[in-house]
Amino acid sequence: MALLADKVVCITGASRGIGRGCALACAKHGATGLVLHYFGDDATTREVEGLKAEIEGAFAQCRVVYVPGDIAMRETSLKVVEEGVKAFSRIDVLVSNAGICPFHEFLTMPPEIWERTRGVNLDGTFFITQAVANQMQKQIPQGGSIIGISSISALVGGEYQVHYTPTKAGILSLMQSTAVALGKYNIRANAILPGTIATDINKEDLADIAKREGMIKRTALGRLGGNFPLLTHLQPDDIAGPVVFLASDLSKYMTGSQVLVDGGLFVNLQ
Ligand code: NAD
Ligand code: RM4
Repeated sequence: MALLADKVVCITGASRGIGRGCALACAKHGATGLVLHYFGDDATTREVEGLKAEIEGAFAQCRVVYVPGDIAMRETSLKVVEEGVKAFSRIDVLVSNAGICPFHEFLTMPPEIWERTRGVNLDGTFFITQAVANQMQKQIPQGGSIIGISSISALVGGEYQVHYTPTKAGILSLMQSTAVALGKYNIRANAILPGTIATDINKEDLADIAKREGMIKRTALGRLGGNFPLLTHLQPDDIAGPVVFLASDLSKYMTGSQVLVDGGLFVNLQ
C-alpha cells in the first residue's frame, strides 16, 4: 500500500523549490488530493499550472487544486482551507513551507524587511496552522499531520539573517506548542529543519563562490541539498523524503519533534 494512500495534502508556497519537490513526492507516494497554495503573481501562476499538469499527467490517482494569495494575510489561509475542503472534503496533512529570506546587513536593516520576513514566515505559518488544525479537529475521522518547514537556522545564527533566524526558531516553537495543544484531537505537529538546499531563496547568496564552497566543505555529505544542476528546474527532493515520512502513518507516534535534514552541516564544527 502506498505511504500516502487516501491522503489529502495541503502545501503552502508549492509552486517552486522545496514546496514543489514535496508536492511531486506526495503524489508519487499515493496522495489522492493536493491543495497547492501559491503566491499568485505571473511567475508562480505559470509554475503552479505546470505543476498541476505534471502531477495529474504522471499520477492517475492524484487530483490537484491550487489557491493563490499572500500567506502573510490571514484571509489567504482561510481561503486555502475552504477551497481544499470544497474539493476533497478533508485535509490530512499540512506542509507549511512558504517563506522568504531577503539577506541583509543587520545594523542598516529597514524595519519593513523585518516586518515582512516575520509576516510571511511566522505569521503565515501561524495562520495556516490554525486554519488547517480547525479543519482537522472537526473532520471525521478526526486528526492529521502538520509539518512546519523550519530550518537549521532555528539552531544557529547567520550574519545576514538576523531577521530570518528568529522566524525559523519561532516555527519550531509553534510546532512544539501545537503538538501539545492538538494531541487530544489526534493531530500531530512536527518541524523539519533543512540545512542549505539550493533553491531560488539563496541563489544570490550562494553566487558568492567562496561562501558556496565553504558551505559544501562544511557539509559532511559533501554537497548542498537538492543540488541537481542538470535539471532546468531544481527539485529539492532531499527534504521531500522526510516530509513524506512525517506525513505518513509510519511516523504515527511522532509529535513535537524536530528533524534536522542537513547532510551533516550542523554537527561539523572542526
Ligand atoms: P523558494 O524561494 O524556492 O520557495 C519559496 C516559496 O514560498 C515560493 O513558492 C514562493 O512563491 C513562496 N512564497 C514566498 N513568499 C510568499 C508569500 N508572501 N505568500 C505566498 N507564498 C510565498 O525557497 P525554498 O528554499 O523552497 O524555501 C521553502 C521553505 O524552506 C522556506 O520556508 C525556507 O525558509 C525554508 N528553508 C529553506 C532552506 C534552503 O536552504 N533553501 C533551508 C532551510 C529552510
Ligand atoms: C536556511 C539556511 C540556508 C539559507 C536559507 C535561505 O534556513 O540558513 O543556509 O541558504 O535559509
